[in-house]
Order: sequence, then C-alpha cells, then structure tokens
Amino acid sequence: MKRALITGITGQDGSYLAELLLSKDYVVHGLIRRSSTFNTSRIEHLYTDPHDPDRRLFLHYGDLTDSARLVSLLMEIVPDEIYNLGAQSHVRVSFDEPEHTGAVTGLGSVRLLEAVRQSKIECRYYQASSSEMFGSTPPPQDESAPFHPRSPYAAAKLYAHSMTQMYREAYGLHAVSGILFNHESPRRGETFVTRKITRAVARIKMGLEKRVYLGNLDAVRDWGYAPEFVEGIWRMLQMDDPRDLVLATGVGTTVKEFAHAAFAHAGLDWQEHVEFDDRYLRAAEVNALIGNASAARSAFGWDPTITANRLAGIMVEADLEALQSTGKPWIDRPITAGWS
Ligand code: NAP
Ligand code: G4F
Repeated sequence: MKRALITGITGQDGSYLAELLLSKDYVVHGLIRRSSTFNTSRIEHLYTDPHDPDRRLFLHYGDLTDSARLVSLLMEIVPDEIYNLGAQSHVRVSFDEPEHTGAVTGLGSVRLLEAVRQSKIECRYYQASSSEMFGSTPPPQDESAPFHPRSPYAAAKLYAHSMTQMYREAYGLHAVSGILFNHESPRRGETFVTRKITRAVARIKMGLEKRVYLGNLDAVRDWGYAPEFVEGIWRMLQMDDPRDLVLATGVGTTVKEFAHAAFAHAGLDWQEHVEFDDRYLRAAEVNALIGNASAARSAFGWDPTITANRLAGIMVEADLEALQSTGKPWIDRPITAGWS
C-alpha cells in the first residue's frame, strides 16, 4: 500500500484527494491544525475509529509554520507521496495579512521541501500552484505564459512554485507543481465568490435573506469542478517525468454570468438580489484567467467535463439540500455578515 501525506486535508481539495487516495487503497496521513472549534467537517465521513485495525486514514496535528514538526512527521510516516495543499488560500484576505500569507503559503512549502531533503526520504512531491500567479498576463494562459502576481497570495505562491522547481533541479526531487485554475464544489469555502453566491441563492430561495453583496462582477474566471481537478492532481504526480502543468477547463465566465446562472437555477433573477459593496474589491484585481490545459491532456489524458453553468447548478442544489435537511436554518451563518 502506498502512503500519502496531505497538508490541507481539511480543505476543499484535501478532502476530495483523501477520498480519491483511499479509494485507490492508499494509506492516507493528513496534517490538521489545532483549532478551538472542529475544523474537520469536510472529512468527517472518512473518519475511522482509532481502534479499528483496518483504518487507513491518520490525522496528525501540525502546522506549515513548524519546521521541526514537519521533519518529525516525515520520519514517522515515511510517505511515498506528499501533496502540499495547505495554504492561506484567500486572495482578498492576503491583502490584510501579507506576512502571514507569505509565512504559510510561501515559506510553508519551503519548510516542507527542506524536511523532505533533510529526512532523505525517497518520495514524490506535489505543490499546489495557482493561476493567480499569471496575474495581469492576458488569457489564454498556459505553461509558457509569464507570471505577474497581483496579490500577496500570488507572490507567495510564485515563491513556492519557484522553490519547488529549484528543489527538482538542484536536488533531483521528484517534484511537480500543478498550476490550477479556479475549481469549486459544494465543499468550497463559504467566502469564495461562487459559494458565496450559491449559499445566497439557497438562503434567498428559502426566504431567509433578500440580497447578497458582491464586489467586482466583471472579473473573468475559468471555473471547474474540484473532484475532476483532484483527479488531475493525482495523475500529474504519477508521471515519470516530473514537470509543471496547467489544469483548467478553458472556459471563461464573468462573476455576473455565474450569478445569473446560479439564481436562474433556483428560478430567481440575480438583478433583484445582488448589490455592490466596495469592501469586496481588491487593491489590485486579476481581470481575466482562462487556462489552456492541452499539455495535461496530452500528458495523461485529463479532460474536465464540468464548466461554470453546470457547476452553478450542482452547487445551488447542494446548498438548497443542506439548508432543507438541517431543519434549523437559523443556526446557519447569514450571508450578509461582511466576511471577504
Ligand atoms: P482551502 O479549502 O482554503 O484549504 C486550505 C487548507 O490549508 C485547509 O485545510 C487549511 O486548514 C490548511 N491550512 C491553512 N493554514 C495552514 C497552516 N498554517 N498549516 C497547515 N495547514 C494550513 O483551499 P483549497 O481550495 O482546498 O485549495 C487547496 C490548495 O490549492 C491551496 O494551496 C490553494 O491555495 C491552492 N489552489 C486552489 C485553487 C482553487 O480554485 N480551489 C486554485 C489554485 C490553487 P483549516 O481547515 O484548518 O483552515
Ligand atoms: O472566488 P474568489 O475569491 O477567487 P480568486 O480570487 O480567483 O482565488 C481563488 O482561485 C485561485 C486560482 O485562480 C486560487 F489560487 C485561490 O486560492 C482561490 O481559490 O474571487 C473570484 C473573483 C475575483 O475577481 C473577485 O474580485 O470574484 C470577484 N468577487 C466579486 N465579488 C468576489 C466577490 N470574490 C469574493 N471572494 N467575494 C466577493 O464578494
């Protein structure tokens, strides 16, 4: 059985990746942060009792800012594959917390790479790079497009991306970076724009709210479906020649168009419920990200099927169902709370 270590296992991608690896008979180890409230809701369905002798999911407390812990964990687990998905991943928040974002999203990767080097463990390493690194470079963006970061988050990701490439070239580490364009799902964090919209649609449809406040409606993103992207992550790390590849759907959609599709899915008119609030604008915006993933298609046949319109439907359905099934919508956080 292969052993994998996932940082960020409690996040959207980490939870889907854990599911995928368990379905492929891996033993999965995940790094989780100590929190005063439960932060494992996305992987609760995968949890097995520690007394179960057949258990294949193990969670370890740790943090990407704690080098010594990363070294000791690697020595204990001796993973065959490491997926570094942990990050302060919110672009707008990175303007408020540039130093913290650099420490986790940028230096966190270097701590992990260095832990691999120091522990001398033979393993493959995946770095979660981002299309945000292209920043102001116009679409379509592929592996040869220049990087021009427009946020502390993008700058931190570019540093981690360059260091991953450096460890591959200097130390022969089997390391790849997936340059992933936006990918969403019902498990998407509630403050990213797609999920913010689909939660709002569900709450408005249920009569719990009347409107949602958004920032830049003209930004274009290439939104795909997280489970398909996670499959691409796994396949990328199975390649025998490690190299960095773009994963994207190739379809660009504005925030406005996504809102239109999501509200229409519930029989609502977005224009009656969406209002502008400049608190959601960024000091510098990335206007348009649309990826060209033809290299990944040739390398391992990756061909995503779900783009923004269908994604909006999947997410609205899931948010409506979640709200209806709790029976206690009043314990759900309101959408207008002002978070980024
Ligand atoms: P996410 O849902 O925000 O998950 C981030 C994960 O990182 C969470 O498990 C979080 O733990 C963990 N984390 C945060 N700070 C940490 C720290 N100091 N030490 C250890 N773990 C820490 O992100 P995602 O959407 O799944 O994305 C996964 C990765 O891909 C991220 O690196 C992201 O930047 C990158 N990426 C995402 C996209 C996308 O569209 N989703 C596109 C390109 C790249 P808690 O649960 O405790 O907060
Ligand atoms: O959903 P977003 O916050 O995602 P963003 O900034 O594109 O970043 C996501 O994708 C990256 C890959 O390209 C990842 F690396 C990163 O970790 C993250 O997963 O914003 C999308 C767009 C932006 O242009 C933003 O200005 O939506 C616009 N937007 C408009 N109103 C809003 C809002 N974004 C948020 N979060 N909240 C709003 O109210």
